[in-house]
Amino acid sequence: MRHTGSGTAAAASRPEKGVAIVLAMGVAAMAAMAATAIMVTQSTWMRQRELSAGHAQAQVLVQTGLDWVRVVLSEDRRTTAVDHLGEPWALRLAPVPVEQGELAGYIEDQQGRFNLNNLVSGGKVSPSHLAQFKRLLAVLELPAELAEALADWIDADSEPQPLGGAESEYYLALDPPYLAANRPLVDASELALVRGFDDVVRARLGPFVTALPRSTLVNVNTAPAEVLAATIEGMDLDVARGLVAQRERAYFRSADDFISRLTRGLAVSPGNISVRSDYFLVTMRVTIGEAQARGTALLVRDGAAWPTVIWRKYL
Ligand SMILES: [Ca+2]
Ligand SMILES: [Ca+2]
Repeated sequence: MRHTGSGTAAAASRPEKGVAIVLAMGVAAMAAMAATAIMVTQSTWMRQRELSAGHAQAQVLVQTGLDWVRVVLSEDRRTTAVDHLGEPWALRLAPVPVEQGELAGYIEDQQGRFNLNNLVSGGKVSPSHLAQFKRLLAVLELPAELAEALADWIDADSEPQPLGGAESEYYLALDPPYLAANRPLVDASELALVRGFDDVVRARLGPFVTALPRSTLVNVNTAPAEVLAATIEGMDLDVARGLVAQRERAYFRSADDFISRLTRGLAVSPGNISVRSDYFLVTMRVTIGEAQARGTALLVRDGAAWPTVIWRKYL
């Protein structure tokens, strides 16, 4: 009787289980696509860890360092409304000695970078951000078609952009074939899957871009000249460099302060820029004896809340 009963229950649950497996596979496939690079580096790290007993201890220290960074960022938000490169969080401190080794790390504001996910809003390409990204590509002497391909990778539809886009039809013809994500990037490393973003392009673009989980403003106090020139139509790189030199003497106190210091003829919408940041990338390195652990994490601080970790990876 019991055998029959459990058999019926198993049969009844089978279709549900099937759906669950398909869903899990879908999620797994997406994760694999989004984070191929992450998984490779993680598995490399796992192998290294097995070889080295000191690694577990190093990893604990990376976590401790991360908690310390959260204190720094939380305290900064509590005490100041403007974020600039003269603040304690932005300083690169000398490595801190720990038992049998050292801990080193630094914090980078991600809103000083062009947020690639700004290219698409509500599933549709944002023409103004597409233009900004094309200006960044031009400053870096990279082809404009990259912007079209990336916009298609993120936008919800499967219609290629008119000026050299690439949707699933293109990726399905590759070996191995895959689909365009048609959703925001999880991490900038996902660019490796997008048409045209080869190693050389990604190395050139890397320091100037990020992928954040929501649309963000550019912090004009932390953005490099290249990103300022991309954000503000008509601004050439030399003018942007002049603004960077200016802010080193006196940081911008507000978006209006920044706008008032622009040369005549340059227009920027206050809806594009900011002087504060919510997203930070933390890079930590711990050395204990022969063992070394490196980790990066993306943190967000929303309002007065304790900064939360969006993702972390060990390198
Ligand atoms: Ca698309
Ligand atoms: Ca499209």
